[in-house]
Amino acid sequence: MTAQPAFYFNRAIVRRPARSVTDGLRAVDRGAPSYEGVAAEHDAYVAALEAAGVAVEILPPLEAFPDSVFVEDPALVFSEGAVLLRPGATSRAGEAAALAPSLRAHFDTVIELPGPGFADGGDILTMPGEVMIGLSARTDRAGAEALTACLKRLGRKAQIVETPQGVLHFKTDCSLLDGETILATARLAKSGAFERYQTVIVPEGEEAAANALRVNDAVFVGADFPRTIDRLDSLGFRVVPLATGKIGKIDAGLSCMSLRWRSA
Ligand code: CIR
Repeated sequence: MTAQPAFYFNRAIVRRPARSVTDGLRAVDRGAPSYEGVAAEHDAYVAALEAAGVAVEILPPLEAFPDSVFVEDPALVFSEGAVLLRPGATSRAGEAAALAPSLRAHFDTVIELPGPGFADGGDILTMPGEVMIGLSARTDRAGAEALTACLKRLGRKAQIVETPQGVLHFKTDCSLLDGETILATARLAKSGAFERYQTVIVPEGEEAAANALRVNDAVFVGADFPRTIDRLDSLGFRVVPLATGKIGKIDAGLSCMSLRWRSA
């Protein structure tokens, strides 16, 4: 198991949003985001990754897959290799195959998650000493167990945990802040999954801020969450606020738009 900090990244893969992103999946319809609005948020996100010291490969849009801008879900990447996942939403099933060529170009080891289960990258939180796999509507027990076996091949230990009812992905409600600290919603922290870690709880009413993203010395946080930003700032984190109002309409946050790893 690597002791390398889980937030030191020098490489990332992103995919430009397709015009069909306006049809992206959502649990509650609060109106479709405009394509231009999503594209602007995506551009700013890529610029923030680059400013944080990450070399970003930008893949072309895939019109057939409205949610394909959220590359985090069909794959999982580490310095030591990648796993092609089996997304739990039918409309996203083909996204893993579309990512495969890029992953094979970057990694010597690319493991395909065996069926019949499902697992989405949004349910996976990589900590320095373990990988937490959240069960959700997108990641079932069979998928989580198959993924545990794949992770073992990569020398990584997994722990299967629960995602609160009604929450899309495990990481919808949490993110890593540093090697021992997790930003989480109160409802997820209550589940006991983080007993071995310190937690920073997002203020009530800012639950969507929990999907932040630590990248090197920066923490990307949704710009619409001033109380979370103040809290992290006062704890000494270097906060980079980024707009998420448009992708938020299709249930996405800041981890979803990239696959990140440290390459030697
Ligand atoms: C979906 O429902 O699959 C997309 N509309 C949002 C995916 C967000 N991804 C993530 O949290 N990792």
